Amino acid sequence: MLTAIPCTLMRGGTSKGLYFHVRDLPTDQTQRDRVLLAAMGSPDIRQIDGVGGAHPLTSKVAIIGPSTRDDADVDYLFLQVVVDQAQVSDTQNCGNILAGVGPFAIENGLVPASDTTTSVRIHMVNTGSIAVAHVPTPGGFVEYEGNARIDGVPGTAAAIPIDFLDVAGSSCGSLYPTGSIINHIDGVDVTCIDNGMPVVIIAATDLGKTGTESPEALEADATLKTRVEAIRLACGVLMNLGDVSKKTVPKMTLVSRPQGSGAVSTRTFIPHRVHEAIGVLGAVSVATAVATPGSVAAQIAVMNPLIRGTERRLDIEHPTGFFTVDMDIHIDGALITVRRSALLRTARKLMAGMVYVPASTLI
Ligand code: NQM
Repeated sequence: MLTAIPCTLMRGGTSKGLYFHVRDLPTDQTQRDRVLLAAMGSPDIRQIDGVGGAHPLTSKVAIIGPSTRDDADVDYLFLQVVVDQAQVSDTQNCGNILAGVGPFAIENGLVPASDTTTSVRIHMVNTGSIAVAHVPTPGGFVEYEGNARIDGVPGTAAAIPIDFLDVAGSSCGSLYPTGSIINHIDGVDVTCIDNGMPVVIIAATDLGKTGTESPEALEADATLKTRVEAIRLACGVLMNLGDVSKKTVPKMTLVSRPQGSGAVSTRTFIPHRVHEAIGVLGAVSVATAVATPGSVAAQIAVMNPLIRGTERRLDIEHPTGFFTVDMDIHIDGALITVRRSALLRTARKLMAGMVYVPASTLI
């Protein structure tokens, strides 16, 4: 027998996943994870027996419900369903899937829509931090169509600007969790940073790469992958994440001189596949490192000028274009305070209905 569970399939930024109302999933975590694995079709590299897209960027889940915090409208728990293993991980947040949370919350009656734009305050449960998504709602209905273009997604859609208020150190305890801007690991200099996503930044040339290679070429380089993973495991401990061998963080970003008018060029292991673009909070972390004098990223980057007071706009180049991050960052000697980071995403509702899973997953 199959059990039907209500859900919505959405593209959030450059990722895609299933969005659930919290009341529609089991509260028991083991049961919930069994349901999600069955829904996505994991473990299987093709996810043929489920709706997952056979890539980490299309095997994602958002669980949304009323907020447990007074300063937010909704709670958003992000889960990464591992494609080829029976594993569901809550150890990372996802700023791309976040783009669909506001529209889902409004359309599922969790947040009343206003007449023009509805600002949804989202408690990101994975990291205990807040994002505010500004969703276009002309006439009280979510508008998905529009003129905004983001690299990594064909065509245009309605802009959803997102502000992050307090993401610095949200996974690792502090912005630079090792206590240094530079660490020397396995023969290379790295910068370990957490401004919403734990990221290890390495100069591509230090690993024998130009930084302009395609994701496929990097994934095909077994020697490089082994080296990157060894550095990742060492950095995980230094970043207060413990043994990260089964975790999807930290992400590993290789940086090089910009190819275009951006600040820096990136290739990001997430952490075993290479991102076709770059994660949202991953880009925020890299942009913050670019703005920090002495970091691996700052030594390579072309720094954009301040646009207003302490505010800066940084274009982070990636394999399919660039990602713009607006930052308000205050640097006073060793004291670095990120006051705000902001960016723009789009989302699209693709399908709403029921996902069918074996009833045995609920026992
Ligand atoms: O960094 C991929 C994505 C992400 C995460 C990953 C993300 C973020 O593109 O906030 O969006 O790094 O696993 O969805």
